[in-house]
Amino acid sequence: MKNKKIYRRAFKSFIIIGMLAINGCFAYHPDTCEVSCCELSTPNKIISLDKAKPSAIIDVCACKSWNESGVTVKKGDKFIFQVKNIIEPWQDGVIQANPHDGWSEDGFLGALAFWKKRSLFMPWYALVGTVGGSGEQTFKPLDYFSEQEPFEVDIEQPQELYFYANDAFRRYFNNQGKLQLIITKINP
Ligand SMILES: [Ca+2]
Repeated sequence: MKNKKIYRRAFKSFIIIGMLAINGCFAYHPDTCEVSCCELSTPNKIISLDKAKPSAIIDVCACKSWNESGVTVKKGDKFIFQVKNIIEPWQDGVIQANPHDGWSEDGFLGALAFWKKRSLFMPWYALVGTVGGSGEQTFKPLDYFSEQEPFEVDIEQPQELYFYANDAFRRYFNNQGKLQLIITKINP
């Protein structure tokens, strides 16, 4: 009986400490690029992709919660995506990551706090794309690299493509990582 009480108390303490750790680790902080070579206020140029110029190369920074691509798309457009170059290693605080799979280890805190991720069904810190800023059509761009299986836009209104590292909002300040992404329209 006594043991049961001790176990119950220990379990409660464990949960409380866990929740405090999660809240501490995921406390809000203003968006900055304080540990990155990127700057918050450098958008990509407006680019029009067509038959003459089907591809564009844009910069994507992990410390920006929205990377405007400058590319406007419409329903039925098809695209593939490739990383041309990683200019700065893709890293979330002290956690190593890569743009395709996100965190190399989706640790205990990451699993417990999965509901804080912007895109719940994608790995922490993976590169995510969206058509427009509403999250209506969210996708994993680096899964679409083959012309046989391209990403297809399914939103009626023309919208811009955006990209971000899949983090919690207001946790972008400690993000490092800059890459060049090639966007190719395959139905110019
Ligand atoms: Ca972060």
